[in-house]
Amino acid sequence: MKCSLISLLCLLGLSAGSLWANNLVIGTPSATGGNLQFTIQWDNSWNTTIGPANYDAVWVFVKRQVCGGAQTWDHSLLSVNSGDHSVTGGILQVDAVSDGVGVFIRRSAAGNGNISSSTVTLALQTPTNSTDNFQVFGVEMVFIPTGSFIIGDAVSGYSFSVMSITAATQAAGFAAQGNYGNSAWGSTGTPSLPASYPQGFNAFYCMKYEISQEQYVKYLNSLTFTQQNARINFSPASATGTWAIASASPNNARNGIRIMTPGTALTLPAVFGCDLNGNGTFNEAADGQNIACGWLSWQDLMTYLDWSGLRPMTEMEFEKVCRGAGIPMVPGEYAWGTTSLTSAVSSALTNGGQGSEVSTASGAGLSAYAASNNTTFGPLRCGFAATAATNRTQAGSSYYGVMDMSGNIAEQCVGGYLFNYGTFNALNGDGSISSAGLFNTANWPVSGGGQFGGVLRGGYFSYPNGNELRTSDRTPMVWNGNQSKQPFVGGRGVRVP
Ligand SMILES: [Ca+2]
Ligand SMILES: [Ca+2]
Ligand SMILES: [Ca+2]
Repeated sequence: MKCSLISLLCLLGLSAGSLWANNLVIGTPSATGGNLQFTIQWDNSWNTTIGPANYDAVWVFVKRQVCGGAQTWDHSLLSVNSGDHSVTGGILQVDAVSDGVGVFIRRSAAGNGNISSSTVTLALQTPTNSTDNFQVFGVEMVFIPTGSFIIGDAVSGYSFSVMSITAATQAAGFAAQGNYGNSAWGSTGTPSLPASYPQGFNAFYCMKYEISQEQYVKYLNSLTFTQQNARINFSPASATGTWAIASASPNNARNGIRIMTPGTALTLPAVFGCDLNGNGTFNEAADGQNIACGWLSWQDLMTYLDWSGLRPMTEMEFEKVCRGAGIPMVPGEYAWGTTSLTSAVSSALTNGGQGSEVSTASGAGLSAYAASNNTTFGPLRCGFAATAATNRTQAGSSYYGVMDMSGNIAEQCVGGYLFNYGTFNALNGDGSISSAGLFNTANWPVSGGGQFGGVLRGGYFSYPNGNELRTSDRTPMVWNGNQSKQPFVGGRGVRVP
């Protein structure tokens, strides 16, 4: 749930600080010389040595606008030495990464609960001159430790053959076995995965939630006019209230992202905001900022991830996040490890569109999918099923505490027919996209669809039965529809630290 401070700051139009779903609050940064300082706080943080033996973290990255010239928001690299960064309060630590694209901030010892406001000081690779503007972005992540795990369950649609992913398979690659797709696309076969392909054995971080509409708005607002134009349906110079990524009719599937202030062609980018309730006033408490963001094509998601310094997950990483390492496979299981399933739909909500949005339904395996086909449904708030009182099954949580892996918005993953895309090598985004508004990381699949390497996993809010929600279901592999924007398609990113 989000605090009132979030909507207040959005109403005031402040852009220097960044405020995300589920109570992650990053204060307005100030830069002096080589240092950038800001506050951070978030709720429901953990570091546990039992069970999943993992922790949550916030991936923090910085954009800088040099005043004068083009005034674009460019990625600002950080020191690669953890000791150059600091955080107050004695609870957290700052972990640098080897490419300097951001840092992870996390609990340094076992514990759980809310993180109260702590002051972070980051070391910039390039010192500021006094006129630079900075934005700090934060994404809640979950650490997925190194470990062997099982892929496939032999009963779900197009399941991998059941096998263990281990240090040995990762080091040597392996010839995959199972059902690899659509006979219309050619013969089935036994694809061979090289050692460079991330099978999920090695540790990585995974976003705790699907990308929210507020996160996507903040991203769009940092792009140039030309970049925005490549990523939205209409010109950024269109009138206030124009939908940005949803189609104009007949159903926007609860996407509230619209043009708030029109841009000027080629020179001044538009300012986007959320107006889910359609009353012309942006970023109100009920304007859906914390709802998961649909309408993201494969290229939309890849571009967001490159800009964020993240990368897409592979299908095998998806199964590890859901099932857990060293955990027995339950045939037909969902992300919470059982075959229990309770439908939550957007027509039966309490506090709809607000940061406190919840389903009126409750029960084991509560997740956003439709028990019957209904094209007026949309996604729910990121992590809607979790409260302080819910267990893993009631919250619809994965083994590691990642939310909404079964249901809500379909997750776009690398994989698909004949294990495309075998040259994918786990390269992270570098924080920069092309001036034309497209991702440019080497060896990421360039196109969505099971045939081209960008497939869907985990089902979605309007899917009329639970089959595709299953951890090992690969049915959408025979579909290429996510080459364009679809209301139920979005996703999340991962990163090898
Ligand atoms: Ca509104
Ligand atoms: Ca999902
Ligand atoms: Ca890039």
